[in-house]
Amino acid sequence: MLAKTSPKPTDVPAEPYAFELKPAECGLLIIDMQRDFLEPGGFGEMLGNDVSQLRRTIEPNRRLLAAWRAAGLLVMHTREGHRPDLSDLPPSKKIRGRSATSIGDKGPMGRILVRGEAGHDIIPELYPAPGEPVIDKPGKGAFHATDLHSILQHRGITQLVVTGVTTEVCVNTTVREANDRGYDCLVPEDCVGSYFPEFQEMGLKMIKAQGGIFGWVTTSSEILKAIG
Ligand code: C5J
Repeated sequence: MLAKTSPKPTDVPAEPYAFELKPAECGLLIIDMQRDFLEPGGFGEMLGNDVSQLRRTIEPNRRLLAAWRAAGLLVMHTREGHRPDLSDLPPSKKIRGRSATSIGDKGPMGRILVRGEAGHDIIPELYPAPGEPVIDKPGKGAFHATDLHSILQHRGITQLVVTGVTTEVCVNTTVREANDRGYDCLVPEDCVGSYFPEFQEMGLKMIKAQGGIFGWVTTSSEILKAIG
């Protein structure tokens, strides 16, 4: 539920220049903070990834989420995954990587990236509250084959604070999709994570390069000051 009086528009220090945050028009979009990507023993770790690189984003996201909720602003969550019958899984995605275990197969927390399975769900620390839209997306971008754009338009949203994982894949793809649809995106760097430190750095640089070609980069503490 939205607050009757949202915080006032404020300039948030950011790169490449200050972001004019209009809280009443700004949604917090938390990308794919799912158990299989973040939890020890999940699919991400099974593939040999260092989940601590993603887990460091949990606490800053938790603080930002709490503040966003307290201000009565729009929160949305995404989950990457597929229908249990895999009818929305492109064959190319199923076989990419030539891994012995792939999407739809049994993994450590149920069938991998399948809706309804334990590993597909959002981590308890950031669990959606009742009324917060959860966007189930079959692709990397949150706009592809989802109703996200309609939800944002119906609520008069023109800006997004985008957080979550992974920086260079689903966060970057979503920011680029949002940018092409006319949304201004602000990315707090401590709230996004990659298994690969070099991709974290370059993923953020790509967003803010060339005068903010895809958006702005800041920190969660700057956003907290703006909406606090
Ligand atoms: C996300 C992925 N969420 N890396 N997925 O980034 O496959």
